[in-house]
Amino acid sequence: MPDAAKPDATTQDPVRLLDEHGARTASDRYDPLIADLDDHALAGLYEDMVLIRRIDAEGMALQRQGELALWPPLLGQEAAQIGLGRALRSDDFVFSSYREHGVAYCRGVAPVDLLRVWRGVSVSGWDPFEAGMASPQVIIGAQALHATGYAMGIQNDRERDPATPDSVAVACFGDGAMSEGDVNEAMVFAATYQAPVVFFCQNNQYAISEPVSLQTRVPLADRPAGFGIPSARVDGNDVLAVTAVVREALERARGGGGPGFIEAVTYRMGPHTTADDPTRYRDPAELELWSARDPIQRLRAHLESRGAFGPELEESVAARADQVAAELRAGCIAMPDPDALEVFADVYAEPHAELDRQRADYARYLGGFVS
Ligand SMILES: Cc1ncc(C[n+]2csc(CCOP(=O)(O)OP(=O)(O)O)c2C)c(N)n1
Ligand SMILES: [Mg+2]
Repeated sequence: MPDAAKPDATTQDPVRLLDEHGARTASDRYDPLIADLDDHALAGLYEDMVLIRRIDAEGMALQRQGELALWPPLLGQEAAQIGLGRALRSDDFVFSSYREHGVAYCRGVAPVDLLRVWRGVSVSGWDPFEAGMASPQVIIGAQALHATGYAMGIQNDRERDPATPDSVAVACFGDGAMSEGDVNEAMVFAATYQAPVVFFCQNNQYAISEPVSLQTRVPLADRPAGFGIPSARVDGNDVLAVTAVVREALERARGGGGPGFIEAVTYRMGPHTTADDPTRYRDPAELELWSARDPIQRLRAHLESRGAFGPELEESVAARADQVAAELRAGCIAMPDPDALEVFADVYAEPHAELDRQRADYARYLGGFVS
């Protein structure tokens, strides 16, 4: 039997620029990539992580209070998501799973829009073209194909018109998705066409109750080499290291160097979703181990060591978090219920006789209720 109790089995040698106490490690390769991150920029990353953690906590609470049908928490994965999200350009395009609230937040999605799908009032919380981010994908791994297709489209557009921006497509998925055909097929196409796509795998150690040791016998970042895709393994709880490796992969893809793969080694501190109870399959000692690697505490300690963290920053970020939380709750509760027949809209681009028949049947059924 594989040793399912070893979430740490594949965490050797990730790129790390901040140790667990926030001390900076020098790196000839990665330091130049984050040389612009001054105190102000670091404080911005700290605020992003605190805000998205608070938004996530509110999502959990709203679900527990019956205001959302479901919520997939990102707790613990803030550095991975903010590091990625803030490294992107507005003309890049993200294809994510259901957990990337932090990336969506960086793409400019309003916090309340993150909740719409989970409240069941919309099929998409935001306009993908405005955000440069598709509606979250629940079919595990499918978005890797979407991202690769989009990247091949960028290539075609650039061939036809060299003035087309050198945008990059990004696919976000989890450790479990690495076992899906879609992700592996996407890597075949991305590599052979040298498409400008970055595969960003958050290894949060679990696919619901399945530990990563049941997905792989080698570090996930070792697999892309077999497809001819350069990869990096990064400490996903270190926002500086994530920023550096993402920037490196983006630059390579923009310059025609083809796809890249990043394994961000992190930990899902909460349940898989609000419908899951991790105490049934996880050792509490794991949580303790990963709590010591908290991504927000780590950046805070680093800011403190630079003399760039004081009560003013702490209070202003806390006040902003309170404000965002209050707006989020009010906005969630005020969302109007959609017309039930709207579920038939936008299924096909063209009119469809079978769908029309179903809509009419459903309208008749609804009409049978006394209002
Ligand atoms: C194709 C497919 N198979 C199974 C599921 C059920 N399912 C939902 S989430 C999940 C685990 C995914 O784990 P991972 O890729 O590690 O992402 P994480 O949830 O940890 O972020 C599974 C199996 C699904 N949604 N789609
Ligand atoms: Mg996972």
